[in-house]
Amino acid sequence: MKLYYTPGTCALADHIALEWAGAPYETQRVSREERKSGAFLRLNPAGAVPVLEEDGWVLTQNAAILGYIADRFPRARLAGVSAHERAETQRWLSFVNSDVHPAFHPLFGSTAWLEDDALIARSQEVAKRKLHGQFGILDRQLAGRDWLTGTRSIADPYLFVTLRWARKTGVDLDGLDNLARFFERMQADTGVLAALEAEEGGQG
Ligand SMILES: N[C@@H](CCC(=O)N[C@@H](CS)C(=O)NCC(=O)O)C(=O)O
Repeated sequence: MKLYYTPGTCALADHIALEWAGAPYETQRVSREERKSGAFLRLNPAGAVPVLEEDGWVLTQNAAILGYIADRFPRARLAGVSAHERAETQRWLSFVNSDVHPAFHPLFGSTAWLEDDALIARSQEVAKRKLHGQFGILDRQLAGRDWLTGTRSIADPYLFVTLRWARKTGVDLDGLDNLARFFERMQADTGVLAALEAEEGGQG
């Protein structure tokens, strides 16, 4: 199993999930430029990471990859067991992948086409406000819980990735103490440390 990743991206979630799953895997680092190359575009025409390759089969889309890792290594119980637990995992994974992740786009340059510094800054302020609200929902979900669903799942490393982005881009996380404690726990986790060390020399 091979994970294609770019450091600092949402592929870190898959990297952590592979560590938690105890999976035998290798990684292939892909630069921003390489993502636009013919070789990579043949793997993923969307030019995005993560990509997972296993025995010549190529899987894209983060939620699908995380779900596959959980199903492929069921003993790690990363997606819940009962129908109820699996639905809760999907609920929180979807919220982070489909709602929170895209809300960062203006902070990563998606509104540069406006070619107006004031408008771009405004779009980024709006994004930060939206993200503050979304992280509030996640903070409340973590009240009395160590993990989003109550037990460790594939949703947690994705949340960790978005929290790293939030801290780097200056999203207001003041008062979201459950998220702060979650972030600290993740930063001290052996699997998280191993993935970070492999990707970027251990920087949290
Ligand atoms: N919907 C895709 C989005 C993946 C995505 O946005 N990946 C980013 C890194 S976090 C990327 O590679 N972006 C480069 C690009 O889209 O050109 C998924 O969930 O896998």
